Amino acid sequence: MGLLNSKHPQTKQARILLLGLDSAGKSTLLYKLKLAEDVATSPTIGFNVEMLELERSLSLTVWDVGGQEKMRTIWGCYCENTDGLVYVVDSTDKQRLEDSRRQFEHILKNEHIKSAPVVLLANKQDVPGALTVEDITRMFNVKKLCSDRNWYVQPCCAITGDGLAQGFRKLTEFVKSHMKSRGDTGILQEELRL
Ligand SMILES: Nc1nc2c(ncn2[C@@H]2O[C@H](COP(=O)(O)OP(=O)(O)O)[C@@H](O)[C@H]2O)c(=O)[nH]1
Ligand SMILES: [Mg+2]
Repeated sequence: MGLLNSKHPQTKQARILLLGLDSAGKSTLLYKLKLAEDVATSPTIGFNVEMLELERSLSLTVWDVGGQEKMRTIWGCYCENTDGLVYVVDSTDKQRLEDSRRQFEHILKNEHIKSAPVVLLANKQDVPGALTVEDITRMFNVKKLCSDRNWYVQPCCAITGDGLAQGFRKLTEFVKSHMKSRGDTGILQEELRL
């Protein structure tokens, strides 16, 4: 996107889509990350959007779109100009795992996010019996579905925040390289000074 942030002119902005079935833990993790930054939040009807500045050089605008059935049909409308996808899986919801996998496969086909990097968050790892990262990687067929892009599967617990920083660090790394490979015109101001 290449917009400049007024607080830190060297900061680039990336648009991140946060998806997953309802109750996967999307809003919990978004606000866990946001409150760690100690900034007030402003939830919106139908979706939440928050700006996260986890590091100086890249600010993430995270779109948390509802995962209820009627909202899933419009996920595709949010894909335009998306620089990265975070897909949240409830690792304890074995009954809806196939449903979640199908939604994941479907969204990856959207032309606007064709080569955008993906971080899958295997959430609710605090619950005994939760599926592991290995289970989810295999069951979601991630290696095959994401063979054309950077991907990573991160275990996490949105309530305690465990694993969130690692997952978003990986996302940031992927997004930067994705923006560069696209020949994004928003060159970092820091780079210009060198
Ligand atoms: N045990 C556990 N519960 C979680 C975790 N993350 C979210 N939840 C719970 O799951 C429910 C749905 O979370 P929410 O963030 O609203 O899901 P969303 O629909 O994807 O936004 C809430 O009751 C959360 O407290 C987690 O890591 N562990
Ligand atoms: Mg929510």
